[in-house]
Amino acid sequence: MNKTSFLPVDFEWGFATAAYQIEGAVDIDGRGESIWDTFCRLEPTRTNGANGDVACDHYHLWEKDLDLLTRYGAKAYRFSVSWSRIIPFGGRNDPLNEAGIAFYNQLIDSLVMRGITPWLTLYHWDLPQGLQNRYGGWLNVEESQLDFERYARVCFERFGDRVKNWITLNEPWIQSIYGYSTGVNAPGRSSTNEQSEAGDSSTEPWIAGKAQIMSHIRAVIAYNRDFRRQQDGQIGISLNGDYYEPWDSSDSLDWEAAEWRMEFQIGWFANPVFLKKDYPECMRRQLGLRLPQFTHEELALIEEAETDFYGMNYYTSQFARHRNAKPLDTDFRGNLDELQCNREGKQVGEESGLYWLRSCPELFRKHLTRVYRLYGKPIYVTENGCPCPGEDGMTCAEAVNDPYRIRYFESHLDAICKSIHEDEASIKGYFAWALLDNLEWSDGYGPRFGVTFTNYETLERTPKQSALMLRQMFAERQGIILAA
Ligand code: PNW
Repeated sequence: MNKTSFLPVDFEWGFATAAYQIEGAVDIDGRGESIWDTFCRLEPTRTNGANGDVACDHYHLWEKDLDLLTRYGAKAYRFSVSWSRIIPFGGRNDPLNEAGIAFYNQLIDSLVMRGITPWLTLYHWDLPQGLQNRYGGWLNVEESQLDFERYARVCFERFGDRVKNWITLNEPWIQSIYGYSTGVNAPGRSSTNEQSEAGDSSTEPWIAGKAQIMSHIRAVIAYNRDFRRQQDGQIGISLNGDYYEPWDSSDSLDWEAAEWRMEFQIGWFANPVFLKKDYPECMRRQLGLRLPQFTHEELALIEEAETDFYGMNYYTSQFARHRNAKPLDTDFRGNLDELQCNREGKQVGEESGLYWLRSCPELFRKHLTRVYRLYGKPIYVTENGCPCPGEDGMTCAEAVNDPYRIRYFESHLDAICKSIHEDEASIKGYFAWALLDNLEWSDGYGPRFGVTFTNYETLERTPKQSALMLRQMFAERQGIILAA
């Protein structure tokens, strides 16, 4: 083990999941509906006929899943709370559901008893349907941020004595673009996708984005003003983002396109949240006033909100090629094309089991270092993982043999180490996506991201080989000797 492969002993690591993807039990114990229940039900072709009604039935089998975490030696577990289990209609004046709160209390208690640190995501895309019906959900910036703040406060009050690591929102980019531009995720609004509900994709994604930014800001301020002193935790946000290289490295416009692409994906949220300033200039230039402004009052809140860490969800990288044509007003990328091959025909990385995901560990290192240098906050990698080539459709006996996933993890951990030791980035934790195979949103149950095989008929869980490897990889890097 060479010197640059080491990780500090307090490096946090574990596995991640999200409520709608694993819990099932959608109408049990008073849970209200979410926009994902509606999305799956109204038009089943949008999710390959799949829905989260049963999923992994984690709501009933949660103890088995925590047994897996114990067996895998995880130090930490990232999960999300279903908002509509806690507040069935979602709003700040709506009643709480004690049964839902009790479910998460027992989960958290059991994690703590096992010595596993809980990392709680407040919002992983499952907005209460009640808020969608009442005022259009994320399209109502004023209402949604106040309801989110109230929901966050309930979680701080009820769970914050034991939960010290908070993630406000998961991937607001995906929620905004997939929910309001391409329409492939709930609430499925789009002006270009005929299978979707008609929406105005020239404005709605940017409004939904602002609503989520302000929701994050309000939750952070609430925590800092009223809970931090007593609870002494940390709070961050998880942003998705690929790393982009120029398609033609001799063309300065392609260099600019790569930079713009990352600004449109990450800077959109990171500028206000971490730099406390307006959206990136390239977004303002392309979108003009379709990109909502921040008022003076909002800017004051943005100025006050101190976010502790950058949660990074990273899977893959791409090439960016500039366009000469003017952007369409539904263009959310920044007037460019994204490609998996560069001008010389070089692939960005090795193919995985999913069309959009290629393994690009060297570019992961560049991404980590870029994000750290730009935003200056400690990074926790809150998601990273892949399905293996051909894994969709494999039997359990075949799928548990997953050398591709092991290599993916190992090479991405190498990238983290290099970014820490050679580029001096501050990276403090890593969560593999996912603890178990689960509902991959609009792709249904096909793609398998888990380190545990889920049999969706019997709900039996079987560890894949990669499940136990992470513990060894971290032990080696952290200089820990494991008992035989
Ligand atoms: C993330 N893309 O979403 C989510 O946070 C998880 O819930 C999800 O299961 C995981 O990544 C794997 O997909 C993404 O198309 C969905 O580039 C799609 C993309 C990226 C991330």
